[in-house]
Amino acid sequence: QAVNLHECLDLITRLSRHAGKIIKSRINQKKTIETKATSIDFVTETDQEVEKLLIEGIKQKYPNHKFIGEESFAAGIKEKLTSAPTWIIDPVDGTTNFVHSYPNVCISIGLAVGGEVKLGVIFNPVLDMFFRAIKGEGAFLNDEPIKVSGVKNLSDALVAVEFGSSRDEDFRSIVAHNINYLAKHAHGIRAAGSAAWNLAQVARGAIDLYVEMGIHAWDMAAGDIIIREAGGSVMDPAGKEFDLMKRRVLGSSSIEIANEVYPNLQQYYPEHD
Ligand code: LIP
Repeated sequence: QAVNLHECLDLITRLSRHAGKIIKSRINQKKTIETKATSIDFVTETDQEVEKLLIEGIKQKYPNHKFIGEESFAAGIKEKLTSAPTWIIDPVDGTTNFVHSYPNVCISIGLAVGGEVKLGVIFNPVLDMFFRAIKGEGAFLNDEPIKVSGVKNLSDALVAVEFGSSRDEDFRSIVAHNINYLAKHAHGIRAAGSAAWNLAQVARGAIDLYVEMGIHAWDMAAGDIIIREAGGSVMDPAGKEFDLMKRRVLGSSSIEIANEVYPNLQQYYPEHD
């Protein structure tokens, strides 16, 4: 099944700009929230509405494509990643930010073909920052090419982390250990509340390393290709090859900084997507 990635990008740009208007118009309003996997894993009606809008819009043009969507997954629709063209969608990455009107939320959309992500879009509609990449064609922010910083040492790095959405004691202790290690050596630590945002910041050179374990394919799919196309590295946080379905990511400005950091991390292995 031949896929025209440029046509796909045009479609998804249009749909995410439309969805972005909805998110932006609601971020300062009161939301009705429900919880999903944990007591601090939230979903709002906007997450569900935006995912529906994106999936229906794509299906109209590509009725045979498959979907792995955060909210469809939560509703029990569990697609495996196959070689078929598959859209991997997080309608609102940073739902907790959205709930609290903290202005850092992203729509994150990746398109995998042959099991590999070939196209990615991350759009922060509040800050109007639109990141995109197609395999082999570089990465862009609002149509300007972007590159990773190239920083090679943790001692020169600004690092992004997240505290995750699990209250589990073992998980919290691993996160605390890793953040403590990174904070001890880096220039500084940031936790912006959205994996897609963190990956996009690595791609544009504002963050030098980001590591998180326990997130999902839809948080990482677009960021993976955008970082690689910006010249950066994406690996598993234990130093192995990145696997989109294993819920773990270490994105960085260079392979050197990734190799310095990963042996010092405590590892957490969640159930696969
Ligand atoms: C969030 C991720 C974040 C992680 C949160 C949550 P959501 O995604 O972007 O990195 O720490 O636990 O998974 O749920 O807002 O789409």
